[in-house]
Amino acid sequence: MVVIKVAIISDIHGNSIALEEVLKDAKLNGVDEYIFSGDLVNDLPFGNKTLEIVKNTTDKVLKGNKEQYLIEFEQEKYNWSNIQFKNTKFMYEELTEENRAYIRNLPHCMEISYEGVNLLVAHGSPKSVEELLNQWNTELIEKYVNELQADALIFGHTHEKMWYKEINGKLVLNAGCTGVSPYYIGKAEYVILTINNGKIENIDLRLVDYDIELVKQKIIESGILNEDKVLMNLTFCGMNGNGLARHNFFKEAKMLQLERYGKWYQDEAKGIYKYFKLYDDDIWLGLARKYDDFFVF
Ligand SMILES: [Mn+2]
Repeated sequence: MVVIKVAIISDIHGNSIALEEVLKDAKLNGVDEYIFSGDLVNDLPFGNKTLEIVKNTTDKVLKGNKEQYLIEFEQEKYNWSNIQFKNTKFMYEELTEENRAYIRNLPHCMEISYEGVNLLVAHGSPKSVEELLNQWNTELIEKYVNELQADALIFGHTHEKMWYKEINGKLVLNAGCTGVSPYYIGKAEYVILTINNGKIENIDLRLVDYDIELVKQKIIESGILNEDKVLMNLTFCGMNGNGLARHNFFKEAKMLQLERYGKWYQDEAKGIYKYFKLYDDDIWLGLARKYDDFFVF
């Protein structure tokens, strides 16, 4: 029987520098097969570079909510005029036409078999790219495990530290976050599964160093700061140990919106705006001034 090593790489978010280090590590560890479980691009402005690497690695690639946002942007279904969306606009415009078509056509869920072991891989959940399967949400996770035909349910999206557990003889695995993990500075998460003799024999949760200063330098060179500084800064806060500042920024923004309108628009929002929290430009920019001490750009 053949031993197969499968790398699960989730939530790159355009961090091609972290991805390159992950692929080096995977190669050193004898990985045979690769699966990318969504949020390949969008957050760091290296979308084309990231997709070039992904496409050259495998065709086992899923769409995440971050790809979905770019597709929605393209379809112009919604009003994207707020300053907060300048970042998304840049991410979209950076992509080549070929790469736009590529992300449009990605599936959101995929069943993959290796030597009789069946893996159901999704970005958020088997139902949607947006649904969060947080570790604490055992009720929801068990619902999917009870419906599961495959031997394992694999996903990312929550940006929790990588975790796994066995429920009713099935493996449930969150592959963590490669590109913008809030728990580490300059470290990328990914997982290697070893499949041997029709069984998952080993689960290796890996942490790989990458050069965060190089990421910062490349962000400056990309030109995105001419379009958007606020969201780029907030993203970087999530990567350099200032995740709490990022969290508080959004908490305050929501509070200010609530004060102004007496309700939170998301209670009534439809479609993608259920997920996109809308902030008025003056609130967005006002908070950016307040949080300037945490911003590096
Ligand atoms: Mn996601």
